[in-house]
Amino acid sequence: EVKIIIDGKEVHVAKGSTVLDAAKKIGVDIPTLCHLDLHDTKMVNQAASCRVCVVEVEGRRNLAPSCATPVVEGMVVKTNTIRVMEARKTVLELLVSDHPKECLSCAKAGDCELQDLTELCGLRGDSISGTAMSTYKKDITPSLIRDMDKCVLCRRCETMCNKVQEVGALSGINRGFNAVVSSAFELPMAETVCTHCGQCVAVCPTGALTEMNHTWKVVEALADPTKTVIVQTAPAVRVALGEEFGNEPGSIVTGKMVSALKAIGFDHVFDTDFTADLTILEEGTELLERLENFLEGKEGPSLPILTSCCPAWVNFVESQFHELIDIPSTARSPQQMFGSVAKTYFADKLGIKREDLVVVSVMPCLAKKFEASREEFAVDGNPDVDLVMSTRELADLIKQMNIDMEELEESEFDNPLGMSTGAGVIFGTTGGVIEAAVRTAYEVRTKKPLPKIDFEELRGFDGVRVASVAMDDVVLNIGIAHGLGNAKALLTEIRDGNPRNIHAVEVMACPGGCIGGAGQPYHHGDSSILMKRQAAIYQVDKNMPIRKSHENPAIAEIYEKFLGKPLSEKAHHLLHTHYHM
Ligand code: HC1
Ligand code: SF4
Repeated sequence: EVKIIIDGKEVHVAKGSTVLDAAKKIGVDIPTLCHLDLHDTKMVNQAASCRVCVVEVEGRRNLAPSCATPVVEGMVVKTNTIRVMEARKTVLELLVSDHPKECLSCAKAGDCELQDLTELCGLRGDSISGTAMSTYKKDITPSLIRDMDKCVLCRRCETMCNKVQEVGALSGINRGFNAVVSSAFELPMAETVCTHCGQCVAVCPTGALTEMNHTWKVVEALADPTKTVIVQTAPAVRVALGEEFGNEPGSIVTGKMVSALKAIGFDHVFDTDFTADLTILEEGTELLERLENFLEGKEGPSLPILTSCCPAWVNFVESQFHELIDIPSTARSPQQMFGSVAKTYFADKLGIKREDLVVVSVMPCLAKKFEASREEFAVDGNPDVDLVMSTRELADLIKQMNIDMEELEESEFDNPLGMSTGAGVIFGTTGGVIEAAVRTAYEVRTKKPLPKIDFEELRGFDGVRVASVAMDDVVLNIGIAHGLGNAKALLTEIRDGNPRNIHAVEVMACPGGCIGGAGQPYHHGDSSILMKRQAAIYQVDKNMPIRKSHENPAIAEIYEKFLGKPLSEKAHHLLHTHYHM
């Protein structure tokens, strides 16, 4: 351990820590724009590029960036001298001189770290009215908007895309005023290997990277008297939405969220958890069929099988693992199964045409916007899912409509597409999809009740986890990865000989799974927020009266009345897909 003094306070930290780490430990808040350290992931951005975090170190002539200065025994640091405050202000003035003054209409207003800093440091009037502006063309994809005029070159997005996700879609190019983070050859993102995971958006401190917003289109649909507008909410939204209203991370706001959606004016409020259960019936049956093929050496698809509900993961496999394109389950994601069922089964029930039914999703994810826009998920140009709002967009709409979350009574999802189980909700965290699948596969295969519903061995936060689950005579080896970089490592291992003999793999593109999706309230680098959301997901599961997908009575009913049985021809047509290369 090393002892140092910061602003007169003594602090002991491990050797190798930085001054910034030490300050954090005693609650001294040194501002920074580029630094980010999301523990338990590879998300450590040490670019030391913004120079906002400078401090004075006794005995040194120059100010030191605290994020890149290691502690030394006996060091005396000051974070609040006039020299430090002036330097910080000058750095900010320089940044702002080459930044659009669009704060009134910027998508990031209120959540912008640059705005917060200019406010903190008291930049006013003339000090922010620069004229030299570099300009770039806006780049828009179905999921993201890149407005590089607002880039401050913090490099967080680059670290996220290249080191954590290992996609490699973004890197710094050019110099001086023309320096910018962009794709290779400055191609539009839609033409690159970008997976639309949105993790670059999740860490961007300014409005340079934001989501494609669908909120106003939702408002217009709601105002159209010829349309019936229904909404589905993803598992992970209920454990994060509350944060936007001042609740502790990990607060469970399911009932209030449903009431808010009813107050907004949706005709029916349904749950993606219902189709998560449906996914388990389809994917679980596929798993058991492929297991039989594997064990008996039969023709046809065999093991390993990969989960296919995460759209950024699907994009990743399609663009970077061509040789494994036959391995993912063919099951569509719960979001898309919902859209498909809503525009057939439910539209028929209501006696309306699919064009007159608008299906809205609320998702923690930005890649879901891209997924909904895929051609194969539309019939004659009419998409199964019309509009996708992020958790943040829903929070903004609730506020805009003056709905008081605090005051709202709790209410229940509507039926039939709102009934779900604990297995459906754990989809929202890393490890949950495969646990839900195992709960069903075990009981279907062994015809015995599970001795224990909770598979602790599949849970946790390590980037790659491998565990075995016995189903009577067979032992299923399961691999779990979250974060695309971790997924890439696991998939490469499987491609190159599968030494650990893994039979089934769950991948979620975002750190933590959907709880850490890029549409969730910003975590600002605090990984404890993700842990609390994860604990809340397991709590919701525990509180559910039914915790296995195959025991969901509404699922039994939809098979009986509409789909026949899992993997039937109709199920194949409506609930499965094929992959592109
Ligand atoms: Fe997810 Fe899924 S769990 S992908 O993370 O399979 O987004 O929450 O809705 O579709 O159910 C996201 C979450 C979500 C799907 C389900
Ligand atoms: Fe990279 Fe994901 Fe951002 Fe695309 S969306 S640039 S893959 S971090």
